[in-house]
Amino acid sequence: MTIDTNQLVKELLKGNRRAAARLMTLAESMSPEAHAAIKQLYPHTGSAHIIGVTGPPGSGKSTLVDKIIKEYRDQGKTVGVVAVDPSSPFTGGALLGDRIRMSRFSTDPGVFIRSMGSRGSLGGLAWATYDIVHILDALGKDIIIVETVGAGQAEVNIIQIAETIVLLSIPGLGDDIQTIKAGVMEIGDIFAINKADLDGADRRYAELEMALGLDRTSDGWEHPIIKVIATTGEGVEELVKAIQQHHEYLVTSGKIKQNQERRFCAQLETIVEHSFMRKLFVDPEERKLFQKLVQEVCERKTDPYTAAERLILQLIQPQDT
Ligand SMILES: Nc1nc2c(ncn2[C@@H]2O[C@H](COP(=O)(O)OP(=O)(O)OP(=O)(O)O)[C@@H](O)[C@H]2O)c(=O)[nH]1
Ligand SMILES: [Mg+2]
Repeated sequence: MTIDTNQLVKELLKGNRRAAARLMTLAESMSPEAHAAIKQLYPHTGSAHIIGVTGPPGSGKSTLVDKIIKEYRDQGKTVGVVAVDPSSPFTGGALLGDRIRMSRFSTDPGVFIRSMGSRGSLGGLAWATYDIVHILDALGKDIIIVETVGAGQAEVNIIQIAETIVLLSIPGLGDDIQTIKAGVMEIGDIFAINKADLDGADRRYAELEMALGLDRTSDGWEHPIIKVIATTGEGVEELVKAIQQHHEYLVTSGKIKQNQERRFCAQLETIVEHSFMRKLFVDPEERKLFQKLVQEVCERKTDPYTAAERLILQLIQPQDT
């Protein structure tokens, strides 16, 4: 069956959810139709505020996202959500869990939620995430939230996607502070301490404050630390206010453009890199050449650089081997 991407994109731009879901499925399977569709819908993107919510497995990201959606809906804004790799050992295959945690919005036409399982195929997940964000953007969502597991643990690099990043931590995760010191600071625009109903939230607050140190406002943004209880919604109003203030800061400082350039540079690199890799590993002809060259390198008939040059040339200008 042939897929009429023109028609799907047309429907999407009219706000058709089924067309959106269909396009997302194509994007997840990295089909050429999905890429054709993205080419068409791309001029209609760029107006959403893209928010990343990231943190360790089981830290309450989905529960928090549910409350953030509610806050934006109360403001009359529409929301799209992509939950990437929701497979934590805590909640065990949380695809279902996500659905339950955010299920109250399943009949709200102003909300679109998509959960993606991890597939780990040569950067495919990162790639599909870009596409799904574009699809939600073209669908007309004002706010797009991308939920991913914490920095360094995920295949999807949230800085390549989100404009505002909320970094979640919870009380009593001792090893977590190491991650914080190791540069996670540069990732978070807003620090949320979830499960503030548990012991140790104040200590976590102090630790974060210390880790943030003097650099905290060096770029003109204060990097707020906000205690929340996702299960009850406490602190979420303040958190959403901070998210909106960060967006205003990005716009007024001109950083939004600067950051966009950095993000799209990284996205383009991913797409180019993985287009090559996919061709190399998926196309049987290229694969054959690859294996032949590996042999030749082993037998010292050629060297790795010459072999690499031949592969690159073959991918650009295929010829019979
Ligand atoms: N005590 C307490 N528990 C919470 C809070 N927020 C979330 N939880 C619980 O933490 C567990 C994990 O919540 P999720 O929202 O699924 O966490 P997650 O970070 O999305 O999990 P993964 O996507 O699987 O990594 C659930 O049992 C929640 O009910 C909170 O503020 N306080
Ligand atoms: Mg989750």
